[in-house]
Amino acid sequence: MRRNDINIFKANARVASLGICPYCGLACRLRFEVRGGRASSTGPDPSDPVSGGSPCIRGLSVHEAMYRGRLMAPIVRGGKRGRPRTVGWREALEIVARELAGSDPEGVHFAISGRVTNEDALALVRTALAIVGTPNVDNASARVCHSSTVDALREIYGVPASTGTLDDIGELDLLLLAGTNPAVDYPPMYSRISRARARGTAVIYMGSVAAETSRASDLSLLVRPGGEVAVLNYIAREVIESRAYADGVELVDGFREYREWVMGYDLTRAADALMGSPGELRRAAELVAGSARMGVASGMGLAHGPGGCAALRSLYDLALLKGARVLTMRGLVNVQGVGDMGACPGLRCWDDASRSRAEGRWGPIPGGGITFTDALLGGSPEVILMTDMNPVHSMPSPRAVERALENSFVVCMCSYPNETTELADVLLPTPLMPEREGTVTNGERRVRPVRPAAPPPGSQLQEWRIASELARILGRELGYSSAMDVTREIVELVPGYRSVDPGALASGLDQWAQKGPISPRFALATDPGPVDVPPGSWLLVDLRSPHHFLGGEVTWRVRSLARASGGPAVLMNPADLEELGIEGLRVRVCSDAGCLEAPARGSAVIPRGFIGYHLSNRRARYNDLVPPELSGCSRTPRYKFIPVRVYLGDAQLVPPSAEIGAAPRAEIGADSL
Ligand SMILES: Nc1nc2c(c(=O)[nH]1)N[C@H]1C(S)=C(S)[C@@H](COP(=O)(O)OP(=O)(O)OC[C@H]3O[C@@H](n4cnc5c(=O)[nH]c(N)nc54)[C@H](O)[C@@H]3O)O[C@H]1N2
Ligand SMILES: Nc1nc2c(c(=O)[nH]1)N[C@H]1C(S)=C(S)[C@@H](COP(=O)(O)OP(=O)(O)OC[C@H]3O[C@@H](n4cnc5c(=O)[nH]c(N)nc54)[C@H](O)[C@@H]3O)O[C@H]1N2
Ligand code: SF4
Ligand SMILES: [Mo]
Repeated sequence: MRRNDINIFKANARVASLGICPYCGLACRLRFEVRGGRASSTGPDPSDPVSGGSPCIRGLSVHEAMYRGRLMAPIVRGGKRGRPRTVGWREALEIVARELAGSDPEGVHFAISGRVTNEDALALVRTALAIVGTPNVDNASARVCHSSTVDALREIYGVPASTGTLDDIGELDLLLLAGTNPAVDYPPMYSRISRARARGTAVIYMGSVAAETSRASDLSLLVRPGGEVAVLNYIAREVIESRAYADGVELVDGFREYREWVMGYDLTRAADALMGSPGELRRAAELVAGSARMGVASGMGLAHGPGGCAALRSLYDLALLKGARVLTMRGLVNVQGVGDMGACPGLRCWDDASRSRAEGRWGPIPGGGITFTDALLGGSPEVILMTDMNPVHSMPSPRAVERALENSFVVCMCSYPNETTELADVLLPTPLMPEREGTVTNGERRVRPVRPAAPPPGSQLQEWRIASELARILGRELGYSSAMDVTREIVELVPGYRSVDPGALASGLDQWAQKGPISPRFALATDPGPVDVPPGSWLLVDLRSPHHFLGGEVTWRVRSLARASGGPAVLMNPADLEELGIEGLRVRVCSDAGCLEAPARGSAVIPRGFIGYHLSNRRARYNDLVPPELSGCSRTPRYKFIPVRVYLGDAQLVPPSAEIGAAPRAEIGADSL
């Protein structure tokens, strides 16, 4: 691979420079044209091994959002929703340091999102644990996203990351995609899948929504939400009975118990968990049994669904049984890296030896601590320091989140104002990823150098600098004078990063953090079974838009993306819509937690009896309908498949089909996007 271009920002000079996309966990490298110190266009980088020179439309339009409505200087407010006052960095940081010094450390919470570099994350983790003395530090983006996936991978493969790489896709004879929709969520990965399929790789799509990816599948298994364990364990049973498992797997820890567990799943039990026919399930089991080079990937359908941790264990157990590669990508650009850096309560996600090494260097590390979801939905945080995120939009029960923020001293290190920063006491402006320096670790665990493609437009500072300054005001030194100083500490301390060569990173080369499996073992789980749907109810599920990223604060600023997306709509299977005669009419959708209203429209991805709604709709929010419940294992909200009632005026509309999920199959056309 080539060296990164050297970035020189001279007034009026026109240079091409490389930067990392700020959005998803593939972390594609993009080529920016920079004029007068500003990115004026974004293009592909043909030498990028991740995007293969074909990043997606969101990445290719990011320059448009970089200068719209950015937070340019620190802001403080006198009291909640008080008048904002622009101040210098020194004053802002002194206010924050004073608040930290005067608080009980147990009441202080650091929430780090996947939008910062590894260096930013490590400096914040260290500041929380060793300077402020609080165990409450969390990878807040993973907590509402792939935490349960990472836990399952750590438990089964000994490493909290996917075992495979994107390049492996071309080598597979079978790919099982469970609850993930790479056609919309990871387009460069989807291109690889499509190319592999053209060369003969079979693709099984397993999900509860006939998402766009099912178009590129040889077999689509539509599963009742929560029915994943039954389906996956039936497949595993067939593999074991036909002795079609990987060599030596009988010797892996927990194999006997696992075999006993899956033997409880026959075709009748598994077929009850399906919306499709048992014949399809038998065919899926045959394909898995016959595969010699299998890959699996999972997504939010599992992590956010009722199957949750149990479904993920079942999936990765099956992968272990088959010796399959795990190809699960990650949501935000550096959510893998932030987790690797130890952003978890009390550094519990590190092994004992690594924790003691960190203590030796940093000083005592407090144990205990709670997750950020617990803090916002049930705790009473005194002080919250968060990097870029918008929990008022992205967490369940926005009202409960607002209450927690109103009762805490909130510091947001962020790039744009949003609903959450409205409730911040101090706002510290930070750069976007293409303006940062350091490293990120993508969903393959590929460690990528990050160089500023363009300078930040105002007085933005990265979090490793903010953390260093805060420590200094609090009378301590982190001792970092450059991002590279932090990179060196990462290589010394972070589990799995010893193989990373800082010199190679400095010359623009990607590196790899350790990948599993290391001491693999099978893990059992309690099967939750398919969800019960109360009579007359529909099941509500959220969808991601190909034009928007999450809540869309950034992508709605890009004209082409905003133009391409329609207004909010309550999406139903076209047959339900037709039988009820409500096409285009405004309907009200209510859960026990709240209601939203929008016109009803047809979408072939939605099975009968389900309601779909896009997460990026900002006026009527999906999360108003999500109850503030967290999964017992990963403390992740259960965002998907919420029983809801639908009303037209005062009249309640019940699903016309007797059975939820009946006849879900329809041709997926352009309307499905
Ligand atoms: N365009 C775009 N790309 C994105 C994002 C974005 O907002 N927009 N967000 C990024 C982020 S943060 C993330 S985490 C990833 C998410 O990307 P994915 O992990 O692919 O998750 P989702 O798009 O939420 O898709 C989940 C799919 O799972 C299926 N499904 C839903 N519920 C269930 C269930 O209960 N069981 C099963 N078996 N399947 C189910 C449905 O088919 C649904 O389409 O995408 C990233 N990429
Ligand atoms: N109902 C429902 N809720 C969900 C999900 C779901 O599928 N359904 N998905 C969950 C998942 S998987 C995730 S990861 C979370 C995400 O949760 P959040 O991270 O809270 O969600 P966003 O809406 O992306 O947050 C937007 C904030 O990030 C800032 N931002 C955006 N891009 C950048 C950038 O490049 N750099 C910096 N520094 N800041 C940036 C914006 O200014 C804005 O302030 O949402 C979760 N919430
Ligand atoms: S959003 Fe993801 S797939 Fe698209 S360009 Fe950015 S990193 Fe690549
Ligand atoms: Mo995510």
